[in-house]
Amino acid sequence: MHLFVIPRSLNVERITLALAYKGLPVELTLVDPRDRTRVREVSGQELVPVLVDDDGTVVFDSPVILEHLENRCPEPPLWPDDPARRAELDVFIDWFNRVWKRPPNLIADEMSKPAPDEGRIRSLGESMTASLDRFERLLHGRKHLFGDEFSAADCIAFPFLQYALGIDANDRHLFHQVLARWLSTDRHPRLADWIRRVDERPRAGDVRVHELASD
Ligand SMILES: N[C@@H](CCC(=O)N[C@@H](CS)C(=O)NCC(=O)O)C(=O)O
Repeated sequence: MHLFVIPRSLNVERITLALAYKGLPVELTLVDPRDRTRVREVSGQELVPVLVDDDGTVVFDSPVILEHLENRCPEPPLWPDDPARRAELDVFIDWFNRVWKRPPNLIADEMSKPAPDEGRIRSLGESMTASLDRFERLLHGRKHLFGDEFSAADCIAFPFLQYALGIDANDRHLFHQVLARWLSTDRHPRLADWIRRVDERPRAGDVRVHELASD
């Protein structure tokens, strides 16, 4: 298998966590974020991660790649067996990508304008901070977001939520700074433990988004 990545990509980290969990060997190609020619040639679009499987199948979009890995190598599982629980996990993934990720993206867009609307940034940021209560409750009485076992939910959310615990001093990426600014574990001890627990997991190719600053 072959994975196209760029440095510090959170969507890439979703996949390197899953590949390491399943013990699948992968070759990483580090792409220059300013030159997407190779990614476009391989996949017909510009975003990473892009996975090229051994039979030549090309898959992009991180949730779709996770599903592909699950079909290709069902053990250890990233989704539960029970169809209703599987559907619940799919709903979580959809919510995280379409709803939860929207405010930080909107804030980064707003901050990139010549005259950012500070009131809008604050209100979006406060909605991010408030969302942490929900993750704290998801972790009540269990080690991971969808149960005691590591699952696709943890792969999807961890790369983003890890910024609640800190940001590497060298990480100047605007989107990551937005996450670090509005997320925190001050009132969320279970979330803090979960971030530390998942962060101990290996990543394929040993690619980590950053080393977390100590808190
Ligand atoms: N829905 C896609 C989004 C992929 C995506 O946004 N990738 C980012 C890196 S995390 C990217 O390639 N952005 C273009 C850029 O940074 O120029 C997924 O989940 O894989």
